[in-house]
Amino acid sequence: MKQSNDRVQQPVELISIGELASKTGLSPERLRSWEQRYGRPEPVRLESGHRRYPASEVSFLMDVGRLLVHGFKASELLKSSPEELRERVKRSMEQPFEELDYWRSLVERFDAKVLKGVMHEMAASMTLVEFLDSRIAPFLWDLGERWANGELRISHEHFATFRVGEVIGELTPKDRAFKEGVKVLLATLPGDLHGLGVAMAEAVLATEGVEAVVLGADNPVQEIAGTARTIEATHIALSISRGLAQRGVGKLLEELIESAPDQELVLGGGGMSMGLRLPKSVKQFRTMTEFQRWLKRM
Ligand code: B12
Repeated sequence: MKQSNDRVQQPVELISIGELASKTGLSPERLRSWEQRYGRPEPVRLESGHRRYPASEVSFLMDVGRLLVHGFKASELLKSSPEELRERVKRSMEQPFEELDYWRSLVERFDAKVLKGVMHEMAASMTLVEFLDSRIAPFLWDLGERWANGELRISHEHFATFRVGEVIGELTPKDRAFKEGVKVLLATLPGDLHGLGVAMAEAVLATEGVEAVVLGADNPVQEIAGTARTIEATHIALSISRGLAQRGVGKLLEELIESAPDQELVLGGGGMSMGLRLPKSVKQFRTMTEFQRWLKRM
């Protein structure tokens, strides 16, 4: 058979906005608003009018998401090329603290005893919030990225997460007298199994002598609201993980605000930078350091 010299056109795989959202952790509302404001991600339109995106946009938008968490602006990121963003992500991942390589090797060897030992040693050399923001959060970030890249198995992630949870628990002060007039209910929203932000927030609250009732991860909205009423909480504090942003978190928060009108809402976690539109009364914190500063002024 005669071979054709015509260039073979690779078919472009197209995905829906829902798929793009769930793969990148960015909400469909945010993706549409970026298209309107900055022209990217640019969809092709089906005859029905529905948007379809080249699957190749996923990795670019995941890098945008990663850098948003680090405080970069969407307007600037969306103008950059995929190669530029990859470079920036790599730079932001480069050795956030000196001992990270050693911690990584302990996870790879499943050495819980030494891992806990070095974490406690590090924690003893700085304040609790400094330890959480500058060591534990980057360590978990690195762990998640290396799991996503296939460098680590899920068992490594589970192993490390479990030990981190234990260390945070051990560092949480148990003997502080509570301040009058403030009580915080701590939780994550339904479907969000990422509970370490809650554990970190509990540690900071305890350090500042603020009473906290902890529900941990994955709580129905009405349970959060009902418990807040029962315990007469003054605040509801939620940790919103990066993975949750696309799963209707805006609607869940609206429902919670409506169901718990007497409590002030406090939010933190990587999912915060994924484009939630929230009332001004909602307090948002990027770091435990900012959270602690606010608690001290209370
Ligand atoms: C540990 C982990 C898990 C564990 C959680 C166990 C546990 N006990 O928590 C398990 C294995 C269950 C898990 C499951 C999944 N995970 Co996961 N996970 C992680 C990992 C590595 C760490 C999460 C974490 O605890 N981070 C620490 C938090 C606290 O850090 P932070 O959000 O930056 O928060 C800082 C501030 O924002 C602030 N803060 C945080 N919370 C709060 C709260 C308050 C009140 C305040 C004031 C401040 C504050 O303080 C922190 C310190 O500076 C992340 C990687 C990452 N970078 O986050 C992936 C990650 C979140 N997971 C991811 C995924 C994909 C999943 C799964 C979907 C995997 C799967 N296919 O099953 C499931 C989803 C489960 C679910 N339904 O929720 C992705 C999400 C990708 C996306 N779409 O954006 C990530 C980003 C990994 C990755 N790089 O791809 N995961």
